[in-house]
Amino acid sequence: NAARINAALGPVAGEVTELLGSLGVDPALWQDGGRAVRSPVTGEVVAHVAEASAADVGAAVERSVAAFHAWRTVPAPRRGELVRLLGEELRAHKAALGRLVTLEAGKIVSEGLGEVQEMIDICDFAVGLSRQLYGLTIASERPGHRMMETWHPVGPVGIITAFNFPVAVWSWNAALALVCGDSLLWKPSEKTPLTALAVQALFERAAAAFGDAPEGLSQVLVGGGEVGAALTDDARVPVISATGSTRMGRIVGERVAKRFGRSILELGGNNAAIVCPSADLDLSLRGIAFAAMGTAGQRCTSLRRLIVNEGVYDELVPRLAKAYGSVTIGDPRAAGTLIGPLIDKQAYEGMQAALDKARAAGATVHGGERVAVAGAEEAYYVRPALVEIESQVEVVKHETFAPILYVLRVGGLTEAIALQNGVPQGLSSSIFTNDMREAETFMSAEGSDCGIANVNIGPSGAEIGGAFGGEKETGGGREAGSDAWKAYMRRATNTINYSRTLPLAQGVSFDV
Ligand code: UN1
Repeated sequence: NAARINAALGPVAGEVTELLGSLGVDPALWQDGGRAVRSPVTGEVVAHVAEASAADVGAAVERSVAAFHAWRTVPAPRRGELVRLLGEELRAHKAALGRLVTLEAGKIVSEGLGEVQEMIDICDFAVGLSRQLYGLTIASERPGHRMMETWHPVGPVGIITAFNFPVAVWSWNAALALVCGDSLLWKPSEKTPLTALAVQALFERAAAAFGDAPEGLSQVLVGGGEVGAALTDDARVPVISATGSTRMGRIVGERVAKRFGRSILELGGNNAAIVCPSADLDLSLRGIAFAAMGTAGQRCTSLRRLIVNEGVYDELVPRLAKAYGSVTIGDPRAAGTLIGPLIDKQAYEGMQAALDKARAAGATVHGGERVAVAGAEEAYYVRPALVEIESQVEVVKHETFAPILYVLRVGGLTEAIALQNGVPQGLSSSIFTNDMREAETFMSAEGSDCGIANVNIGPSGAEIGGAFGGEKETGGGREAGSDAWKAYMRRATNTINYSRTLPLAQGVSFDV
């Protein structure tokens, strides 16, 4: 369907150079370094970033500890002022940073901008939070005593992020950690270091406007596995927040646990949507289309499994197949494009391998093939795949980071929930229904086992106000809203005796 393919408009390197300049990124950081950065839009090399060594990580941690010691004594509402200024920088540079996200991660324009909006939102949230880091006052069993808890800054926070949300995920962690009084060490994905350098430049502007932020309060460490390993093994970094694959999280989680550090893990998802007989099918179709095809299936919250009641299967699935066949694929910069590129060749090969496995299991595959886009021969554009499959075979239980939607036919809600929960991951989930009993059952203790359970919206596109994360192999971490801030602080329980005697708890007597 050639008419639906948006041709690439030309090379992107020049525009990347221009954007990095306008965002104030020092050319020394990205012009002659050792690591080539490719844009998924055309596949061309757009920059050569300088990489940190393991020794550089050690020195950065030392600076971060010193910055933490100064920052922890700054009153939290004043710390909030720095985050407010960061939000202002992001507002002022939203267009440029959003565009850079498009060029470096391949997101369509509105999603690149949406990602920066998500950063602005969490900054606003964190500014409010900077006056609300509340601890409890607790009734003491002893006369003349009072108990309370105090939340203190914890130390440098290591933030490891993935290519698919190259800037927003940092901001969920960074905005909270900053108001909590922590310093930051960011290891961005090696696939998307440029957006990280741009955000760091904006942070530095905010810090300059703030005036007396300690040097080294936020640092970026560009590099591969050795940089990540040096950061995760460093006992001076009490919290490591890592977003990415379950494979990566298992390594990070174990290394951090070994030194009794705290990890916040946001790993693979295998998100499902259940469509019930009472569902509004027009609304369901739109929700499914965005969640499954949007961001070319490269969100950790992307819809990967559609569990359809047999009563509506034959009405819904052909309509969905039609939507899959008519969606516009191509240059993410072009108006009208809904599906941009996969991040790289490896992602494409992973997608094809999964489709082959599904075919071998007897599935019917609609789409999934590579799409040629003029001027982008080294890029990987694909038609999203809709895969009708009889049962939840092994490949369906695996997260393939590409636009593949497995469709399963079920009888009743109990069976649907069992299938939805029958995978190792537990990030996000949703149900389309107009039946209150079904919706409430889905959200109840015997319903979805995921960190996110939605009704009449797809599993992706969460707002920052809620806690974000999931269970099982998703890692259990929570980021962004609600009380996720507590993971970036240490809790002290205080017991204060304002009497003249010393009664002991539990009625113990000890008279000397
Ligand atoms: C991710 O893919 O790592 O809920 C994060 C969403 C976005 C965040 C996704 N707000 O889809």
